[in-house]
Amino acid sequence: MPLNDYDGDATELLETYDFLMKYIIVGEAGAGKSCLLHHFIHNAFKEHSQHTIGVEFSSRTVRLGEKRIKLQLWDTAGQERFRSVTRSYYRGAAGAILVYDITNRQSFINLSKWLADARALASPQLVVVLVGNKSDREEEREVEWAEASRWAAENDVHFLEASSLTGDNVEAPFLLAARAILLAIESGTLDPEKAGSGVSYGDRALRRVNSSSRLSFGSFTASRRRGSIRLKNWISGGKCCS
Ligand SMILES: Nc1nc2c(ncn2[C@@H]2O[C@H](COP(=O)(O)OP(=O)(O)O)[C@@H](O)[C@H]2O)c(=O)[nH]1
Ligand SMILES: [Mg+2]
Repeated sequence: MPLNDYDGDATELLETYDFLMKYIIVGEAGAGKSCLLHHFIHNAFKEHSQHTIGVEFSSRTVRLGEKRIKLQLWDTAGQERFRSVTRSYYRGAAGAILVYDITNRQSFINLSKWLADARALASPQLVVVLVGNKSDREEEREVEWAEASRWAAENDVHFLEASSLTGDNVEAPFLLAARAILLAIESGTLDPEKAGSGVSYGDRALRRVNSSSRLSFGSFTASRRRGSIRLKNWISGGKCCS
């Protein structure tokens, strides 16, 4: 990853982190999963995105409050023929970014199938963030925000709309999931030391555990550019934040 893509956030260059979290990116082929991830990692739209073959891996370290979190990101192919391969990567994921295309109703209708697979195979405490991608194509919209928001509430997942083209809200789903996972750790419902939790302690957290018995974290801030992330809404605890 190009190091100079980040405006001065030197902490992202360090390999020390408090937590390592595994995420999967799932949803229908063409919904924009690879573009969303690319924008999150490289801060740019991915031109000429090709169908993902099987699974592709990338990572980025983010900061939430005082915590540094390394995200391991597994981008999966949405095509049926790769389903058995991609499903094997779901195991032990702590977070799932579930993507549909707001201009493609079928990608929304098929969400139940993607969610069921993820819940069946990933960590039992899986945190899911639903992303309605391509929000820049408002005039071609086939799925209303309110309908998706309702679906999200019924299925107990977080929800927002984003555009991998403009960059609007591309960081939000990743940070939102990390925040929810951190809250689960803090409340004791998720144990990073348990196999299959999808989270593990980094060196930094272990040092802190040794010196104090409690891991605590404050509200988080986005360290990078633009007002696209509406963090205040999350801090106040709302599930939907778009
Ligand atoms: N207008 C617009 N097009 C997008 C957006 N995200 C992805 N695309 C386009 O949608 C197509 C599929 O994107 P891709 O990331 O490969 O989808 P995936 O199969 O879910 O990984 C590509 O032609 C992208 O250029 C977006 O936010 N806005
Ligand atoms: Mg792809």
